[in-house]
Amino acid sequence: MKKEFKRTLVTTALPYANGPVHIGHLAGVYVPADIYTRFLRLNGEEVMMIGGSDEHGVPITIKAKREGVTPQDIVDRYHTIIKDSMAGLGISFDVYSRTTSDTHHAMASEFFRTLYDKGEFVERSSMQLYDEKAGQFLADRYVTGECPHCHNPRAYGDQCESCGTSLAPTDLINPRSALTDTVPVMKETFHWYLPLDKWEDYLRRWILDGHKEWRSNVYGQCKSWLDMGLQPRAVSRDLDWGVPVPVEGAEGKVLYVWFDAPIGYISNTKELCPDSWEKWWKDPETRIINFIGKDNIVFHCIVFPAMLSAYGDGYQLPDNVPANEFLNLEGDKISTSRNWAVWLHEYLEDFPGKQDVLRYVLTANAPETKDNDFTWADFQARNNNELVAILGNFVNRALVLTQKYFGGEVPACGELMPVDAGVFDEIRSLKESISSNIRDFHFRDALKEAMNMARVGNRYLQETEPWKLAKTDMARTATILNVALQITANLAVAFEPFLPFMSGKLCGILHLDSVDWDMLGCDSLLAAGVKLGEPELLFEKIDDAAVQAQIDKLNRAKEANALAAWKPEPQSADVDIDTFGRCDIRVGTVLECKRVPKADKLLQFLIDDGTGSPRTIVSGIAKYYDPEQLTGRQICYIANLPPRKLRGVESCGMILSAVSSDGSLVVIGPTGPVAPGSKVG
Ligand code: B3M
Ligand code: ZN
Repeated sequence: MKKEFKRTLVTTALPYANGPVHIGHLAGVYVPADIYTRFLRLNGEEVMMIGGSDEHGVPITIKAKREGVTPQDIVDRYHTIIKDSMAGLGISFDVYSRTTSDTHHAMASEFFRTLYDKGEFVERSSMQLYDEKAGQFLADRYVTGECPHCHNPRAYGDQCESCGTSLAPTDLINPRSALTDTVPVMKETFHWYLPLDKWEDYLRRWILDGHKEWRSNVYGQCKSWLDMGLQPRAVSRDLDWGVPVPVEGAEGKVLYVWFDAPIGYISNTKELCPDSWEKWWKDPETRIINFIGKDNIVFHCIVFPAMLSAYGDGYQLPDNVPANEFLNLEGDKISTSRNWAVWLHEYLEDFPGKQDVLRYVLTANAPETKDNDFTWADFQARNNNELVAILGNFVNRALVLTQKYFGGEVPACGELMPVDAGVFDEIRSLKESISSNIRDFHFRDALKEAMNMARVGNRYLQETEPWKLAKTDMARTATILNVALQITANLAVAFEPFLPFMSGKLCGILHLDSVDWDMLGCDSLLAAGVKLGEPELLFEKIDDAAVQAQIDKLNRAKEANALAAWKPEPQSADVDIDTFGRCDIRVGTVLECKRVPKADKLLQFLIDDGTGSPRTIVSGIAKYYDPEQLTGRQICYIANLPPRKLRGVESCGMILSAVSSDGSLVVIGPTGPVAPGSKVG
């Protein structure tokens, strides 16, 4: 039996304020949550969308140390960027607060204290890694080392990003301190643990028996955690950034970031409605939905529910946790540290007025059931072939034809023919499927159906051809354009959850003061005689240059990374001077340079070596140079290597080049002119 609810609380994962948000966050969490919330609002349901920045945790303190600023400086900077850019994309939070707020600190602290007083924690001593140079325990990401599972050499103390395994700092092979790059020692400390094992049966029944309708990725992950058996989890850390543990003798300890962050949902609700927040959390008639990415499943489905259950006092557990998989970028994992991302605040600057394009592409390509890839080519194609060619085209035709034949006034509607009425039947059936898809968290399919509504409009105009009828039958033309405008108004409603900017613009043109979901399917949303606003294009083509500029930006990030990660090869074993002296290195002038046919790696050089009979050298650098770039240049070559044949050409010597950080080759030559044949040594 489906439970009936009175209201819905939508929570969205709190992004770490150690960097801006990128398209991966948006596709995974904020865009779907926003569609869902807007849809419920349009339906007149009581709903709230909660967001905020997660401002504690080790990555923030590491970033602060690196930059020589305080953690508060870091979170102030990124909280502002995140909050502003989300607003810029139309993510309609009812509250977007932060976990450094007083309300949050007080609530997280009280939460811990209550569990402590109820005896819900166990206190345990353990040996932890300690950095003697920094005088500090090394929690989570303060330690890096080799992953014991996949042997990635750069795994973190809480997780290996290569294989996804969650780790403890002491699991790492050859651990090093991220603070001082020294080898840490083991030192005893103590922490409070939440005994998840105690909640295992309860969680098993709640999820595995009670929520079979959850997405299979979420259900499956929960099942595998539960089947492995739950262990107590430490909920405090030896750190000086976070919510202090409110217990005597806990100096220098703060709440583990994953203990306080989910409480942020509650404290942000309280900040928004100080008097009525409890009904959103403790009334069984509130449906709580957690929008998150797949790496947060265990915290939302296992740890936080155990915390809430341990607290009691009527706290409700989420009704659904529609976690998304990951969005990759141009075939590579999105990474904040490697700057491999499309940052929202930069997108908004680079593509002003195109918020809906990004919302559209991220929804059409949302990683709902598997990881997906964002590419700029797909972004351009979806804009040009779908938004411009289908949706924009229909609306534009309806408005321009009205302008042309009726001076921009909604024409009077005569009797509807079956072809006209059929359009509204189709819209009503699409409305049902958009609704059920959104309610089931299938946002991609919902968007597809909304686009089908625009297709219905295009087909209608194609079939009825009002531009032809206008020559003979103005009354029928009026009816057709009235219907076309009613479809346009329906599109303004149907797309509001997905493309709110377009919808708003359209409402402006149509003078629709407000929209609600009930209007959808109606054939008389616009009254005859109303003078419409000037037709304007809802979407415009994105050209190749704009897309290339984004790809260039990514490539620059890749180069910068390669450079940052680059280390020179270790020095070779010593050679004596005589050995070196036997190698005859000379300078020559390139007289001719050309490609070797059927060998895409090779260039063939004719070199003036000062002897009067130029020598031929073949070199494998065709990938890095066009022949004209080297003609006339002076280069260095080894003169006394025995000749050898490459693709039928005899090569007498070897051109010297340096291997660049990205693996490309750069030819070496003198810095000033020298006579051809001069010795190098
Ligand atoms: N800040 C992790 C993340 O951004 C974390 C989410 C907290 S939700 C309570 O992936
Ligand atoms: Zn690993």
